[in-house]
This record gives sequence, structure tokens and C-alpha cells, in this order.
Amino acid sequence: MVYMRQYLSRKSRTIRIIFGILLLVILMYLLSTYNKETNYTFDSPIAARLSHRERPKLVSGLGNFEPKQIDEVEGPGEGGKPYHLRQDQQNDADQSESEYGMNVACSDEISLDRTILDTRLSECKHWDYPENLPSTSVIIVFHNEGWSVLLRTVHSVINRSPPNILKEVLLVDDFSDKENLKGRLEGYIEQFNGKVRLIRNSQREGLIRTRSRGAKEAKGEVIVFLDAHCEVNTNWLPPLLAPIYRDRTVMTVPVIDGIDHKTFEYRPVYGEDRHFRGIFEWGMLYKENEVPQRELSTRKHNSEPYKSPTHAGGLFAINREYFLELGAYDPGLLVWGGENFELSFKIWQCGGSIEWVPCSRVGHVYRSFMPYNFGKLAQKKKGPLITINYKRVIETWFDDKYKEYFYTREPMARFLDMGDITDQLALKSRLKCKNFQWFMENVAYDVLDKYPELPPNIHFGEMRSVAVSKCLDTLGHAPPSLMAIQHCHGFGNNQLIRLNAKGQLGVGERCIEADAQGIKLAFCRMGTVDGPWLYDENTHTMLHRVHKKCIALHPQTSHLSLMPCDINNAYQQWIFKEIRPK
Ligand code: LR7
Ligand code: MN
Repeated sequence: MVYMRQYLSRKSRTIRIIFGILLLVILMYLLSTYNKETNYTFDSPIAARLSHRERPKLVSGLGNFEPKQIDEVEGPGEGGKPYHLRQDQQNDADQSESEYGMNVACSDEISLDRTILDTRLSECKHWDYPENLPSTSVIIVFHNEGWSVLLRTVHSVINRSPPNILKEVLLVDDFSDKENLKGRLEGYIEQFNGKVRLIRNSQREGLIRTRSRGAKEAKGEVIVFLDAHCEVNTNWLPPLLAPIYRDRTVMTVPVIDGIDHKTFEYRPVYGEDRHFRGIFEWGMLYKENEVPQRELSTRKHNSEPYKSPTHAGGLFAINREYFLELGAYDPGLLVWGGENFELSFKIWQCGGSIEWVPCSRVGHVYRSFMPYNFGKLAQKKKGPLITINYKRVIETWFDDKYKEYFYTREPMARFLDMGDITDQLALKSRLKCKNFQWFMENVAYDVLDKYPELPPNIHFGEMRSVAVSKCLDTLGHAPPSLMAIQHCHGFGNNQLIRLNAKGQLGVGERCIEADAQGIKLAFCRMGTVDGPWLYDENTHTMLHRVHKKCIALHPQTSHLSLMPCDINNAYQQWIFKEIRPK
């Protein structure tokens, strides 16, 4: 009996053990299938996958670099909050603002490792990125930047990038002459054990050529350019790299938040549900436009990247070899401006693409003014250097029809010497690049809605008063503001007035309109190119067709307003005088 009971209990134990093992096997099988699903192969169109696993919990793992926990740190500027200097520091603040275009004295008080607001869409925490993202060089070119501002850029990159992906931070000094930048920088970066590398130009090259040099010298598979006054946000790098990992001809652009130039407050650029992309007007000013539905509807999630015709210029990621295959930037572009368009048109027209990445956020300090001059490079050139750059770009990439829009909007550009673009045109045909019409129809299809084709100018130049021989002038004021009358200087700029075939009077990107207060500089109505003005070639009067009155100059006060037309009154007579670059 005793044996029997023992036998039975032994048997039931065996059954229990077998059952247990079976359960374990089933459990392991279930787990393994679950793993298979999460071990995603990253061949989706976005080379990443939105998972609903709880985050933040990964420090790294997959390609992520989400923080374990968000630290609440106390101190000046922590959390991206604005920092206000004491009254007795105001002199330093003013001095540094006039030297750098930003309050470097304020920046000096804020930790180089400060925390900032995570401005991403909440969805962004839940993306999984590939583990083997390409190694990356972050290239920062600088000319006379504030010490703490430059180094906070470096610290933020080191602190918020996955170390296994970040190959190096490459600092390229464009011939700065500030003592601290010349002397102390090598010593400072030693603490980064070789992760931060510094090279210097032996003469001033301007930011465009300096970036091309940085690209050549970089060691990473991907290069990311940043201005020297940025702070990168949480897990900024993997989302920028994933689309390039999928396709090496994609260039990616982070969403750019603002850092206040007075208080260093870190501010999200716009709210959760809105997306913008880079476009341009016909004078080649960079503009942003809400992303058209046609683009958004191709995506499944609101935080996915979307296509953009162009970008602001400073902050982007690109496969290094691809960038060099495209000839880097046109070496004929000087110092500043237009290079963002050159690269964008080149990429799109020659088979690549540009994507803006909502889950990658980087803050940038917008300065109050440009604190540096263009150096010797500008002195060698006749005419405004930025317009010369634009001319090179449009002469290379635009079709004839579109070139005409540029020359209508910027009439003096026709007479500027842009140098030789043979190499650029050769590159364009060697890479079998598409024409601009293709780009306008397939990529930048929202541009013409905002900036329609421009009717030709009937007149452009100075608009001179016959009575006093002085010129209509914006005085450089922002609209809405009264137009004034000034000594004619012959340089154009604020005195370069255009009258187009549809009755619009324009100065630069603005329009001239009239109300009860007088003749005013105003914002042109978006999407329109017509206006109320009718110029009489014989009487030299400028009629407002709606008010049925003419532009008149007050003989005593010089105030400009609409008056009942009097064709014999010299104070209502205007003559257009064409001007040429000096
Ligand atoms: O001669 C120079 N040499 C340089 O190395 C002049 C400048 N630089 C450095 C400078 O120190 C800085 O790090 O180049 C970088 C960019 O110069 P900024 O900050 O004066 O340019 P910006 O921010 O005023 O202008 C925008 O347009 C430029 C056009 O050429 C560049 O593309 C900038 O990178 C670009 N900045 C951005 O896109 C940031 C977002 C702003 C917007 C819109
Ligand atoms: Mn900048």
C-alpha cells in the first residue's frame, strides 16, 4: 500500500513536471514569436517602426537614445527657461549683443550641459530605429562665435547623441580672430578624448566653402551640419539618420526650434499638429509653407518625415559621399546665402530627395543682426554678393521661364557678374538632372499658389518726384509703414521701385498701397501679383484706380498721399529712372 501511494504520488509529480515543461515550451514559443515581431527588419518606407512599448526606458537599444528619466535641474536657463541678467550686468549684456548679435553675457551664466524642453510630438518617444545606423560626423563651422554659445552646441551634441553612432564633432574655424577661439579651444576639447576635432582655415573662406571643406575632412559615413549656436534636443540623431539608412540619396532636415537671442529661452517653433516645409519666392527669399495635404496624406503617423522642396540652410544630414558626388556646394558661391537652394535643387533635380523630420528637433539662436562682414571675398566682387550667389544658382538650375521671374523680382541681377558656371552646367548634364519644370510640378507644387508667375515690369528703378528731384524710399522700415521721399542715391535697395504690367507697385518683396494715412509700404496680398496703379507715360501721374486719385507730394511737409489728380501739378509727377549696379 505504502509503495502504491508512493508510486502514485511519484507518477503525479512526473505528470506535473511534464506539464510544467510543456507550459514552459509553449511560453517560450509565444515569447519567441513576439520577439520576431519586435525584431523588425527596418525595411518599411520610413526605416523605423512605431511601437507602443512604454518609453522612456531605453538608454540605448535599437537605435534609440531616449533618456532613462527626465532630470529636473535647478539653475539659470535650466529646462530651456529664459534667464534674465541682474541690472548691474546690463552693460555686459548690451556690449555682447552689439559684438555677437546675441546676449553672450546671458549665455555665459547658463550651464553648457543645461536641460531643455523636449518639444517633440509625444508619439516620437515610441519609434524604434535600426541599431546599425551609419556613423556620423557633426560638422560645426564658425566665425567669431561666442565661446559659451559654441561650446553649448558641442556639449548638447555629445550629451544627446548615441555614442556608438556619433563618430566625431568636427569644428571648422573660419579664420576667427577672437583670442579665446584662437588660443584656448584646443585645450578645452581635450576632455572629449578625441571625439571633438578642430581644424582651422588659413584665411577667411565664408561659411559655404568652409562647410565643403568640413565634408571632405569628416570621417563619418553621414555628415550633419549645425550652426555654431544650436542646442540639439532629445534623441535628435536617430530619426535624422533612419531615412538615409534606407536610401543614401535622401537628405534630412530637423525641425528648427527657436532660442531667444536675449534670454536663451528655448521655444518650440510651432504646436503639435502643424507641419511646415521650405519654399521660396521669386527673389529667392526663403519661406516656409504649411505642408499640403497631398504630402501629408502619404503618411500613416503624424510624426513621420515628409518631403520638402528646400531647407533653411544651416541644419541637415546627408550621406557624405553622396554630398561629394554632387560636387559639395558650388565653389563659386561666396560666404553666405543661396547655398541652401543650390543644394536643394541639385538634390531633387538629380534624383535625390529632401525630408523634414518632425521627431528630430534642434534649437537655433536667431540673431538680431549679422555681426560679421563678408571680408576680402566680398571686396573683390562688384555688386551685392548674396544676389550674385542667387544668380549663379538660378542660371544653373532654373529653366528660362523661371529665370525671368527672378529677373523681374530682382531686376538689377541681370547686370551682375556671376562668374563662370561651366562646371555647374557640366555636372548637371553629367548627372542627367531633370529640368526645373519637373521640380515645380512634382516637388515644389505649392510655390505658385503663394507666389504666382510674375507679370513683366513696365518700369523699374528710382521713382523721382519731378517737383523736388527726390526719390520714393521705404527708409528700410518694415510694413506697414509710410513711404517717404529722400535724396536719390542710385544704389537701388530701398529706392528700387517696380511697376508691373498688372498695376502692382513693388519694393523688394513688399508692395506699395494707399490708405487714409498716406502712401504705404504693405505686405503684398499672398497669392496675387496685381495692383491698383496706373502710370500715365505722358502726364507722369500715378493713378490709384480704385480711389481715382493720384500720388501727391506735400510741398511743405513732404508727406505722400492720394490727392485729386491734377496733371499740371509737378508735385504729382513722377519719373522712373533705371539704375545699374555700382
Ligand atoms: O563667413 C562666415 N563663416 C562662417 O563659418 C560666416 C558664418 N560662418 C558660420 C557661423 O559662425 C555659423 O556657425 O556659419 C554658420 C552660419 O552662419 P549664420 O548663423 O550667420 O547664418 P544664419 O543663421 O543667419 O543663416 C542661415 O542662412 C545661411 C545662408 O548661407 C546659412 O545657411 C545658415 O546656416 C542658415 N541658418 C539656418 O538655417 C538656421 C535656421 C535659420 C533659419 C531660417
Ligand atoms: Mn545661424
